[in-house]
Amino acid sequence: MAASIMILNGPNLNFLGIREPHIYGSTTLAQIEASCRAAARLLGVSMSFHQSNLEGELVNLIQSAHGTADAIIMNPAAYSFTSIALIDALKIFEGPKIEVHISNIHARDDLHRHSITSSASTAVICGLGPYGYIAAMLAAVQRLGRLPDQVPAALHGLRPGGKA
Ligand code: CA2
Repeated sequence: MAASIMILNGPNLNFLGIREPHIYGSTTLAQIEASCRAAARLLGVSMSFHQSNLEGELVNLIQSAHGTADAIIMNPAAYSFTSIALIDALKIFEGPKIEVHISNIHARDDLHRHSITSSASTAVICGLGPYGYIAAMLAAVQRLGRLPDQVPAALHGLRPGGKA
């Protein structure tokens, strides 16, 4: 059966591409969802995509992943820095949990630097912009044993710039 990935987005991410493009870029959340859906098709996985401004709703979604999703990818946004409830919910989920931040939170001010939810995550990807979601999908599928651990032989001859 196809693996299933749940992608969660926290508060205010529905304003991506609309406000503060100098920090978060000009890509909208709808465009990120569309590229995740395209990646899911290529990877042969199913996927659900959610955004909520409510902490409890995100907790409910994580709980609903039990038995319905194999991996969780989450950008908890501001809840990264405050939410024990999300940490507890993530700890209950047994599959791979990958935290994504569009910006490089380590290069930001004190308020945006210390993600506490990352302690309950398998891995954290930050600073890659919207591509972080695609990198997280690849990593989740690899973690689920559906991509090889090694770089595929077909890529061994790749050279920077794309010429083999
Ligand atoms: O870089 C990220 O993905 C963040 O998770 C985004 C959060 C921020 O609190 C984290 O430090 C890093 C903020 C999301 C708010 O989204 C906005 C989108 C457009 C305009 C304003 C806020």
